[in-house]
Amino acid sequence: MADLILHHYQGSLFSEKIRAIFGFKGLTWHSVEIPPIMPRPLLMPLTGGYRRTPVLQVGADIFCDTHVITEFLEDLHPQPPLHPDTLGWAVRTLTAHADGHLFRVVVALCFQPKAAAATLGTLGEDMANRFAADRAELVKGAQGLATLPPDVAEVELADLLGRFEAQLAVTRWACGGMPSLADFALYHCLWLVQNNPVVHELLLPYARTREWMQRLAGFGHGVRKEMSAEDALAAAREAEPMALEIASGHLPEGVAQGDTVSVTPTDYGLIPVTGTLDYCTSHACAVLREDDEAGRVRVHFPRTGFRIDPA
Ligand SMILES: N[C@@H](CCC(=O)N[C@@H](CS)C(=O)NCC(=O)O)C(=O)O
Repeated sequence: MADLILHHYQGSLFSEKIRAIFGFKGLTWHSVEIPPIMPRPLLMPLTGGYRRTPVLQVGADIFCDTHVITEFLEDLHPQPPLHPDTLGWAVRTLTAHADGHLFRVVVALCFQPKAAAATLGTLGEDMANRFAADRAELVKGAQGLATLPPDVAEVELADLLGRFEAQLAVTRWACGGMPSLADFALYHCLWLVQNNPVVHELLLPYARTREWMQRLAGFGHGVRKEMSAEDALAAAREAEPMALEIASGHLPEGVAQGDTVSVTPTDYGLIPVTGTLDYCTSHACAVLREDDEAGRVRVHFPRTGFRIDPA
């Protein structure tokens, strides 16, 4: 199996979810630091246009979105498990809620004007302006990131944390006695709040939650080795997509395996990726693409949150 290569940047909360999972599973990985805003000329040849962060590369296989990244890591390194026995459904449902709703709550809090200034201020005025323009482009035409008013977001965070604090009085982790993917999904959202000097005080009343965050941070990030974007591109070019045996099913109406299709997020970052449909199940799909710089690559996506259309 080729090495794990994560394309990410430090401040990206979804990247922190994957970095923490690398730590939990004790994995060694290559880190390619990407710019926090577009353009990303050395990443686009790999993804075919998908612009969200992070992206996992394994040779010529490219995994877009943390939901396919975590499923792939779990298949490859099942121990320790992200979905402890008997809790698979509960863990996945809670993870989807955290990555969807709680993500929107923390974005509303951390990017409200007074808090955004604190975060973006460290970037310098020019970069802060470019960041704002980039994120306006990211959510153009999008339904999924309609911002909550910060006061509403604050109430929702307190509601969630009050209940979570009560849960942590009786279990060590979100879903019982073992850590699970749900812990990492809740954690990366709260990590964004914790790192923001203006809103981090919202976590102060919740001592058990803060201890739980320390336990998660204690897993570390695994063994991280720096890699250049050029070397990552070369690794794709020199590899072939891995051998996979996945039976397709649940294809969209009018689409067959082998067709040229586009796969597009349905929430934000609505950029289609076009290729030949390689497999499609009810959970995930992938397209094969030929790229001048990356060679032949297979790009994987979750089904939820993405649409497949004939191209
Ligand atoms: N559903 C996606 C969400 C990823 C996401 O929204 N990532 C943020 C960064 S934390 C992003 O892409 N921001 C815009 C960018 O980096 O271009 C996932 O699970 O990977």
